[in-house]
Amino acid sequence: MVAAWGMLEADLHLSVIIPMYNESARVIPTLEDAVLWLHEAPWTSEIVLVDDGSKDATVERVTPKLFEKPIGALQRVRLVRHERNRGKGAAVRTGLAEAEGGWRLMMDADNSTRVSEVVRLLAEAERSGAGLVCGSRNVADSDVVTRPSRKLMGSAFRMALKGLGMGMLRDTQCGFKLYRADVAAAIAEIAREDRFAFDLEHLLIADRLGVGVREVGISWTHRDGGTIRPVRDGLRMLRDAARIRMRYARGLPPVMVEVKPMRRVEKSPAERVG
Ligand SMILES: Nc1nc2c(ncn2[C@@H]2O[C@H](COP(=O)(O)OP(=O)(O)O)[C@@H](O)[C@H]2O)c(=O)[nH]1
Ligand SMILES: [Mg+2]
Repeated sequence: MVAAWGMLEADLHLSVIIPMYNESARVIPTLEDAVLWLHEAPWTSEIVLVDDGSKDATVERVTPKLFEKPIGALQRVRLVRHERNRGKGAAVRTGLAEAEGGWRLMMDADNSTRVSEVVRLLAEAERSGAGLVCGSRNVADSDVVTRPSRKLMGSAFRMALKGLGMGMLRDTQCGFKLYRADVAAAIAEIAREDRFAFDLEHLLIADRLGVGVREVGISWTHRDGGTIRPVRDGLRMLRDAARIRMRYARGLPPVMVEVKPMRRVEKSPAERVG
């Protein structure tokens, strides 16, 4: 079972957002894994499935899951639909806005990273006081199974991003990120990027809001059947990155929701010395 940790656990309600586009072949095992794990978690949760206008049987496949009786700490599984395909960025924004949890996790429908990894992100949120904690495939304690070609593309993309002054993290694109409710609401309100560069915009907004952004290693396994084409989409994303940087060059637009600054964390005596 999951180890208990202080503050966050006390009244934590976790939303798990899963964006789906033509995922009829991959989402059911992911959903079943998430349901099983969440129902035994030490805090309550909901799953928010966002269908982005799938043309396959995604909606038909997940529908029976919406009517299963909630078990344990998992209170419900919901489905939100876009009539037409708008892109992963748009789907995640819809999920972040619809979710009701104090913390809101976005994860991929192919279970590249299992929901159980959220404990590492929550622990980091607790430790650091940050409002956005990102899973990372490129830090010391990451545990990644992938193809050499994907790795190479990742490194090239990262270097190019750095050149653009947007290399905020060692892995900006990981589909496993945890947002505090206020940060999620602000991002859902401000962000405009509908396609795969949306992560960069979220990171930039969170950074400018001063809520604290951290990255932590997660376990990630490459799954076939994905829609991203590394070269074409990598190049598009770099173009989008430049546009995002321009968009906020003069600061953020006014935000309607109240955003808390980064929480100050009491340092342990050992950390305080020296
Ligand atoms: N909403 C939405 N989600 C998408 C789209 N394309 C991919 N996704 C989702 O993004 C996640 C990761 O996609 P995937 O194809 O596995 O990417 P890869 O692992 O990086 O190749 C999955 O949950 C997909 O369903 C899209 O056009 N719209
Ligand atoms: Mg994938």
